[in-house]
Amino acid sequence: MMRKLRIGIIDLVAKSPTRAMFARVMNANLASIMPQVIAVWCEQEGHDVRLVCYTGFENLIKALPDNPDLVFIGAFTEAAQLSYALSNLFRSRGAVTVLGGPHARCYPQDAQKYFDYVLGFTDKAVVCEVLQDCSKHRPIGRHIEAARQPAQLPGVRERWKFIEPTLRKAPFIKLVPMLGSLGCPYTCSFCIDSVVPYQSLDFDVMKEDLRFLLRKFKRPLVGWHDPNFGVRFNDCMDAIESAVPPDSIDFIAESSLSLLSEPRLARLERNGFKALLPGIESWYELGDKSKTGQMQGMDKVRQVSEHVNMILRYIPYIQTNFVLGLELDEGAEPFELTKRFVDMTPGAFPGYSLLTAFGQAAPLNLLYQRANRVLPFPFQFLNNNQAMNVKPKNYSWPQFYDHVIDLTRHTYSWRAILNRCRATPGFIPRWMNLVRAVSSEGFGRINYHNQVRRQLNTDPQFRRYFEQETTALPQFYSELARKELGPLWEWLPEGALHHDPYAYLKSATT
Ligand code: B12
Ligand code: SF4
Repeated sequence: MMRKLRIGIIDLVAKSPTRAMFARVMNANLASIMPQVIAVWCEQEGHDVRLVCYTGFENLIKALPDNPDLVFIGAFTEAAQLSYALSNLFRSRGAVTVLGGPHARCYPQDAQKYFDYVLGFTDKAVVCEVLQDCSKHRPIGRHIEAARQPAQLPGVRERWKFIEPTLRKAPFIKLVPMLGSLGCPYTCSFCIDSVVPYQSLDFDVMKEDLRFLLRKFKRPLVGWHDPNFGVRFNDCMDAIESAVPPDSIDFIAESSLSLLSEPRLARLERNGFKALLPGIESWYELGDKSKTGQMQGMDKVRQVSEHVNMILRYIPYIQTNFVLGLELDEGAEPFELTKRFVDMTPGAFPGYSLLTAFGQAAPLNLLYQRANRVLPFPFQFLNNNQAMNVKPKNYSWPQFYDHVIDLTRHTYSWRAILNRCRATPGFIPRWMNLVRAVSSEGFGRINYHNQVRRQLNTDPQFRRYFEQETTALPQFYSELARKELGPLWEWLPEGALHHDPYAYLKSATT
């Protein structure tokens, strides 16, 4: 008989304490599915489980049982340092620790230094293996992963016990996370799912979950975490339509433009889809994803803008995602094209990501590592905007940041904000667009990029770090990391602010 374990599970949605208004309203809505899944599996095995979704407001130490035997932490790379500090703290109290999630998948070698177990693809068998073994693995943790993504996951009804307390923290928008599929049939070279085969999950579980939610809320709001929603479009919509009355649940989904034809949009509208997040990424590549084929430059801008404006006739909220600094970008043109797109498509909210090579997320990252173009920025800043860890191919750093600042200013200028307001129907979409523009995402980012740009000019050591002439971390970043980690800074293990950005290449060649 296995002994009954006291298990703590932490879902790190935030990477630092916060008091921001937007975080209070939205962070609990960003909760991940897998920590809830792990909680269900551990209970099924007979253990005591407490799950906390860290939104930046909780006291993590008080929220968990006093002396947990085992602590699972789910973390994005931006929360890696926070997870390392927490692991250190819980280990000092005798617990065994486990890391899972995007950071564990992207940087397993580094994470193994600070956790007893580091999990890649995780199915119930992997979790049971950890539960059975539950022992210290130090100084280097055990790396365990399933051969592929799990075929099935517990649905909302089974996870409800863990979803409900998290949603209680969200004051008025309450987003329930669901999953209809894993992997993706597309092969965007920078993406973690470019090599993960597409599979849909059980439609019967999905139907049961939607019916269950209608009993819990007058009008539920569901956020699909599928990497690319609607690949099996008709099967998916048939399942929704057969489970619940049309337009009785509000849905949000990430979906590529190529899947969003006009008849499909009409069907999505009929079924309550309120927000879509298509990735456009680049004006020069990844045409399959946006259904623009070989089309490039201004031709692609026109076609994509028309497409997005058409989507806006059916769906009130759209975020269009772009990656800045891709290999084919050169000169002012890509940024000017995006500015034109912003003007021609005023109702869409543009989301910008600075090109980031997340460890071994995608084989493309080997290319950057072989070319010696990956910078060792601490994980704390790898969230697609606080740092770009790939040296741009066709720009100097000051040139690149000048373009980024110019584009960001254009996008969040009062003129663009007003245009967006006018072109967006409904109170909530307008409110979201306004708050996002004037908060840390819009104005905050202009400020932050400006600070980086100033340092590039005035601080020779800062510039040398960017030029890869030194690996000594500029004070700007070490101070910021200390500030962001708050009281947990004291628990960050020695050396844990630094990592080997070439670990993937080394593991691939040994
Ligand atoms: C849905 C999604 C979101 C949603 C939901 C986020 C959430 N809290 O789960 C939203 C829109 C909120 C979001 C936001 C962001 N995202 Co996002 N997102 C995704 C996406 C499309 C799918 C992830 C997913 O849920 N898959 C389904 C799950 C079941 O599968 P999985 O992730 O492969 O997980 C497996 C294992 O890793 C493991 N596992 C996962 N979690 C855990 C937890 C524990 C405890 C354990 C043991 C195991 C485990 O089990 C799973 C089954 O095998 C991925 C891209 C992709 N195509 O995968 C990006 C991705 C995860 N996001 C990414 C990023 C960078 C972000 C943002 C930082 C972007 C930004 N600048 O704001 C924010 C951070 C938000 C936050 N801190 O919570 C990166 C992460 C890279 C990294 N190493 O950190 C990814 C990989 C995209 C990319 N750039 O390639 N995201
Ligand atoms: S369409 Fe989206 S999820 Fe699929 S490979 Fe491309 S970026 Fe990744």
